[in-house]
Amino acid sequence: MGKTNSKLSHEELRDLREMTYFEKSELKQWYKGFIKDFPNGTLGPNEFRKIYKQFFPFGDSSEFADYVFRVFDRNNNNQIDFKEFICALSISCRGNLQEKLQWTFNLYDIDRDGYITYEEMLQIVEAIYKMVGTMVNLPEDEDTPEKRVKKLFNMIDTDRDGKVSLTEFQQGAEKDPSIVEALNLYAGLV
Ligand SMILES: [Ca+2]
Ligand SMILES: [Ca+2]
Ligand SMILES: [Ca+2]
Repeated sequence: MGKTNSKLSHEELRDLREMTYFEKSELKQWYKGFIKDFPNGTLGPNEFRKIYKQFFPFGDSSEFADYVFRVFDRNNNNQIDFKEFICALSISCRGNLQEKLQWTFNLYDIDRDGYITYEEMLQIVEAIYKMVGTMVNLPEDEDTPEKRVKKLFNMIDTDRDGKVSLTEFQQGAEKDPSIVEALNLYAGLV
């Protein structure tokens, strides 16, 4: 432990090629940059918040950054390593619609029970409003997080059981791609 290799091994490269849509040369390039920025090989919640802060200097992006961090941090050890980083990046840059939907779904399903509740959606949307609220003009029927979430929830929760399943989420996206775009806003930033 402790020492971070400055290069990826053949095995690591091979695994990452299988897990992502990146070519070998791209993986090497990303790794170089990652190790330069994070010499100990991992990225913690504070560094992650700083990245979001650069993009949203006027709002409070820390809460939203923490939610996105949780999706990157697949093994839940409170650190993002290169593998977790590059897998998330692969989805946001080159993933297909299904992968992007699953990723966004994971962001909203905070307790990871397989459903997005109204409360969960509200928490994420509130975090987004804190981050960008003062920068954008919102239509009257979406000018509070509650209004926006009610509207989105009504569209997506088609069986009206008060929670959104992955299937409903996917169907919602098929019917109206803007729903998922609206939900995905700012999540694929990093
Ligand atoms: Ca991790
Ligand atoms: Ca949930
Ligand atoms: Ca439902």
